[in-house]
Amino acid sequence: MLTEINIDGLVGPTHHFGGLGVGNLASQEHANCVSRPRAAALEGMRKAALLDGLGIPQFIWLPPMRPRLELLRAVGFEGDRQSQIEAAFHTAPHLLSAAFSGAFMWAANSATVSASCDTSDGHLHFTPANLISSWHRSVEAGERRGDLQVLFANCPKVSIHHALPALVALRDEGAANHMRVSDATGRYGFDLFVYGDGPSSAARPPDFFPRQSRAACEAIARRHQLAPERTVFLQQHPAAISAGVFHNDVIATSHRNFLIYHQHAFVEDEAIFDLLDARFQQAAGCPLLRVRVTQQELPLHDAVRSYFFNSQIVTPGSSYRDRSPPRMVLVCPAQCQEIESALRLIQRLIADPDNPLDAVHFVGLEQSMANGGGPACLRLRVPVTDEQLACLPERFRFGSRLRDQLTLSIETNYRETLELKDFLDCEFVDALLASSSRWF
Ligand code: SUG
Repeated sequence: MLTEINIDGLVGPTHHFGGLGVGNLASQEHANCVSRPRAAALEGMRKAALLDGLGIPQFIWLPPMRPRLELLRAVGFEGDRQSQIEAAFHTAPHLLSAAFSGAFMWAANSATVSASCDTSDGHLHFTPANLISSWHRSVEAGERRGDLQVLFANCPKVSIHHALPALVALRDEGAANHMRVSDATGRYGFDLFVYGDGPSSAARPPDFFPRQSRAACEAIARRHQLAPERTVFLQQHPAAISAGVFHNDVIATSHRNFLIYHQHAFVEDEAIFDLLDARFQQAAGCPLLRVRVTQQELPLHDAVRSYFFNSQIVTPGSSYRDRSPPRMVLVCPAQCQEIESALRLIQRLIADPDNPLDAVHFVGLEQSMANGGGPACLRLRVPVTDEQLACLPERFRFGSRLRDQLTLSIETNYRETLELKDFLDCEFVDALLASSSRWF
């Protein structure tokens, strides 16, 4: 039996709107707006508390250090800290924004994960994402590899690889472009990798640079020793990328034997899923419950605005105290309540006895959403064995102690509002650079 744990990235004190997300419409739309780091971090904490309350083992990664001023030095901003920051502010504000980026909060992009029962050496495998499509995120690979090494240090049978080489041909955005489907025990798993490059019969190429390459997906599947007969590669539809689907988790998601995706998510036609259904039934001994949402029911535009597919789907754990626990719960962005097509779809899914979703929670993540990050973006899910779960350090486990400690730190140290010009404030930058030891 495998248990799915969540690791959420705590929002950092430099959360701001840099307009840096490639093909990410929300990030572009909010470029240079005033952000609210304190509210953003507290919103993330409330989501983590909800998941913890549902009995999902919830872990937290603390924010890595920002700014990363060596990024500025690498592109010719020399001198002392203040002159570097001032010169970048006046001549290349997007580079200053990258050096202060808080994008590590979207933990779904930190790594691709393969469950131990899917790999031929029986190890739980991680490949940190190289995130080379955006400069502000490419620094995360090394940081998150370190975080994975700390969190899984005492766990048996874990392989934490290096990120793929930093080449355009191997660009990789992690679990946001990977889905796993399995039986209820989690043992019989299939891995679905989603990439954006490559030829397609679509009339128009995508308007934005596709962030995940097929070569990267194939390299990860090889490294993780996945069985070819249980590995599927799907190409993102160029029309979806053009509509703002910069990661697959904006247009499709899965949990156990439930898979839900938009009609225009992939280039492949339904035949590939018919084949998957048959193989899944044979291996897992239960049907794959597959929902294809039509354009008529949820237009692409509404899928991106509502972030419906970026909901988390979870099975409440044994510590969930309800007398009749729901089979699966949808944790949706609050925006879904305001967009009629999305709300109707949710109501239909919950009412339909043929699918396992039977409860919904709406979460307010206004600040993360304004940068293109919904509930599922904020977490990395990892299927672990009981033995591995028992070896994870308690100090990173979300519970009342960590919640109170982090809430106090956020309320004391995080600014209420932030914009790029605030990075010119030396005292603020000094405090940030000293923060990792003092604030958490
Ligand atoms: O990579 N936004 C992130 C959002 C990532 C969402 N994650 C998933 N879909 N899993 C991105 O585009 C915006 C930063 C800024 O504009 O300041 C940003 O990086």
